[in-house]
Formats: sequence, structure tokens, C-alpha cells
Amino acid sequence: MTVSDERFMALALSLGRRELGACWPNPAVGCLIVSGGRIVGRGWTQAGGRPHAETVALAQAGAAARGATAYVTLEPCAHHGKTPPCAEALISAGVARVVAAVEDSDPRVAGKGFALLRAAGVAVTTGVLADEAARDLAGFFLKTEHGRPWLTLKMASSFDGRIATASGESKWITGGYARKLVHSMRARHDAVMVGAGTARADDPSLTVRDLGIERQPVRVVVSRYLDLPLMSQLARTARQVPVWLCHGTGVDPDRARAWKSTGAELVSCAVSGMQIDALDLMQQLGARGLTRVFCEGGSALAASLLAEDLVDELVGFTAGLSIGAEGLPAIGTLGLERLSEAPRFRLIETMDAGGDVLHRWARG
Ligand code: AOF
Ligand code: ZN
Repeated sequence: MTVSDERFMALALSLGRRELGACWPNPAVGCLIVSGGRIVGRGWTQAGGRPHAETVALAQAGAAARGATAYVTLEPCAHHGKTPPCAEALISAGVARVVAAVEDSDPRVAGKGFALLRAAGVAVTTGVLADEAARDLAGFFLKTEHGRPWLTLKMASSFDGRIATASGESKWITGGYARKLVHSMRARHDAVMVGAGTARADDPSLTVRDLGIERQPVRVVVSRYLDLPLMSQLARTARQVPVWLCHGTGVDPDRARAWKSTGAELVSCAVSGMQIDALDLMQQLGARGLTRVFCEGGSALAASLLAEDLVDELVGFTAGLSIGAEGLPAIGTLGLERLSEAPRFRLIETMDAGGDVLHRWARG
């Protein structure tokens, strides 16, 4: 591994992030082809997951790929899926060396891509900027290894951790800049998710706006009884941007029919106690291909996800006002007795977000 290997891999990683949020169920991979110190091809997984990054970069490099080095953020695939294997494409283009960040966790690949390359006489270096790549691809790895997507939990609250007054007023606790940042975060996730209480109280559209982005995340609403108003933004727009309604067993069949006729997709989840089982919910979303989910509350859904240790990242926006104990808390009851039982996160970023404070925290 050389310093220039790391520099080129850093570039490949930034290419890979271009369609983060739009590649699911596939990982967002970046690829750079370098010949004689010059970049001759650049590629990233395209929206919808195909073509793969290598295909795009090889097409750009053309004959210049012969004898070149390919930098890829994930092991090139080895399987005949909807497209031929990238490892074979690299071999037949005459690439002399492949530098990869991490091995693919998809069992159809898992080391076989490297083996194909080596067997064809291509020099292979692995593990370059592996930690960075693993962070970018964490959602894909969680889905293939644990069957559930990465979960970011976002909360916009007052200084005293409230998300609304006792009368339900919540617009706006944080300012315009914080809300703009939220839209850019939504765009980097495959889906935006809220609980039924939030959907009823706010009538949200849950789309990405004012950023010039066309492809929208899936909108997931978690509602035990499917008792959501049909006269709502979500129902009106379910044919333009997907709406997935995650409900419990035994819901009113008329409600289910009415929601289906709006174009929404119904996802039946297991119930534990009075609520939808949080782990089953996340696994259902993983089984449908989601790799990154952005949950925006409310307090009951947030609490059930935290209680089941399913939150990978916390994003907080804290505003400089206090609402008081009568306000609605950001997180519902967790039923903890001891501090040692509280899910603990580690600070990774703080930022002034136009007068509010943005703070990001990672699990573990
Ligand atoms: C690559 N380069 O850019 C991506 C890869 O359904 P398919 O045929 O498109 O294959 C999906 C699998 O390919 C996915 O699970 C992962 O293992 C790999 N993704 N591989 O060589 C890429 N996105
Ligand atoms: Zn591939």
C-alpha cells in the first residue's frame, strides 16, 4: 500500500457517495481507473443499483484500462446477476492491478471476486481505507449480515428535549437552516420513517425539497392499527413517491383496502405487547432492500427503536428555547431503572446550524 493508493482510494470513496440513498438494494460503490498516474476512468453505482461502478469507469477508460490500476471501494462482484461480473470485466479490459477497500459481504461474492482476479494474474491489494469504506457501506453490510438497514434517528428539539408544546404546536422549534440540513440528510438515506402519531399530527410530505434532487426516498409510516387519515399528503402523493405502511396484525380490512387503493404498499409486521415489534419492523425493511433508514420520530417509535438497540446514529438539532415538562418529550418511556442500562452513544460531530446546534452521535 502506498500514499498514492490512499489518495486515489479517497477519491473513489467520494465518487461512491454520489448516489448514496439512491442505490438500494445495492451498495453505493466508487471506482477510479488510473494509468501512469493519470485518472482515465471514474464511476459509481448508478441510481437503482446498476450499472455497477466498475462498468461505468471501464466504459470511460476504454483502451486506457489496459495495464492500469483500478481503485474500488468494495470487492468487485463475481456473480452473474442482472449484469456480468465486474471482476471478469476488469480482467478482460486488461487491468493489471486492483486496489480494494473492503470485501463484499454478499455471499454470492465474499472473496470470490478477489479470487477470480488473482487467478487471472491481476495483482490485488485489499484493506486500503477500509474503515472509511466500511462506514459508507455500513447499511449494505448490516442488511446482508443482519437482515436490517442502518438506522439514523433524528430529533429536532428544544433545549429541554421537547418536540412540541402540550397543545401539539411544533412548527417551528428549529430554524430554516436546520430544516434544510434535514432535507439533505433525507436525500442520503433510502427511506424516511415516522410513527403514526407524527403522521397524524404533522400531515408531513416527507419528501426532499429545494435541493434539485429528483429521486425521492421511500416514505415509511409505522402504524399499529393503520388508523391514519386518508385525507393527507401521504395518501394524495402515494403514486408519485412510494409510501410503505408498516402495520400490525389484525387491522381493519376496509382500512387496508382504502390505503392500498391510494397506491401505498402495506407491510405486515409482528406485534409485541401493544406495539409493532421494532426488530421485526427493521427486518421487514431490510428484506425489501432498504440499506439506510432515516427516522424522524415521534417519541414512541424512537423509544421502541432505542430500547431494542436498533439505532446506529443519532442526529440532534437543539434549539435555544425551553418548552417545559408539559411539552412532548423527544423520546418516550424506555423503562430504565439504572443509568448503565441507557443506550449510550459517542459524539462524532457538533456544528452551528444557523443558530441551532447540530450534534451527531454513533453507537458503540
Ligand atoms: C460491484 N460494483 O458498483 C456494486 C456491487 O443485483 P446485481 O447483479 O446488481 O448485484 C448486486 C450485488 O453486487 C450486491 O449485493 C453487491 O454484492 C454487489 N454490488 N458490486 O462490483 C458495484 N454496487
Ligand atoms: Zn459488479
